[in-house]
Amino acid sequence: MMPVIQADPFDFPFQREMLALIVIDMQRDFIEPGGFGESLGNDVSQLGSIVPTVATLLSAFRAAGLPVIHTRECHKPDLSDLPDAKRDRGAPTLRIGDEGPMGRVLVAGEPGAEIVPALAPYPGEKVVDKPGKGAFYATDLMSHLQGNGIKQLIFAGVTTEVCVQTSMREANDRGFDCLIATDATASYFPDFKTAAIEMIVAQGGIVGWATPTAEITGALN
Ligand code: C5J
Repeated sequence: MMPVIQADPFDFPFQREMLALIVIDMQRDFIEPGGFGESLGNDVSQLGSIVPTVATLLSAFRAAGLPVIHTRECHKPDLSDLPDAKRDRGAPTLRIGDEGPMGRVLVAGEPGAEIVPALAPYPGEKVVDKPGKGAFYATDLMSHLQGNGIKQLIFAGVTTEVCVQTSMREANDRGFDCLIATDATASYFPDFKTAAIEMIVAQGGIVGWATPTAEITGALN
């Protein structure tokens, strides 16, 4: 019988050889005090508090020999992949590409665009640099997943209602089973996190499944 992870709205059956963990945008600029996120007035402690839980998930996948994928929201140094509509929206004091507290904001290769040290990718793990909120738009993620026979994705990372939910919706539309680890994701706005998870599991799992990390790691052992 196929193993299952207990989840909302019902059990998540999985096949180990088709399963991967995808950690969305756990980057210094979103998470660390003194970064871009904090400069926008956000309370980054909400995001920082999930780092140990994401580390637990990463350890479980690595110990089980299952694939891990990391994403980073960032742009090329010449900003050729940054639409004007994204750069010019609103009136922030700092825009993408500007010199910020941790180098140029959301530019590949800058310190702020790196994943926080506690969750740093291991050699050989796939890292997807994405110019959009979704991990599939303008990236090679789909071909990587297809090439490795991956059909089921466990999601963690930030922020729940922006890059995590967008990526999960993209994956769902492409035929992947998607499960979000509820305590390994966070938002600057706790109500938005709650609402995003409710939207994912509503209507019989219209976008996917949701469950705490312990249910996932317990099922992998
Ligand atoms: C992510 C954002 N990673 N909130 N980006 O969610 O702008």
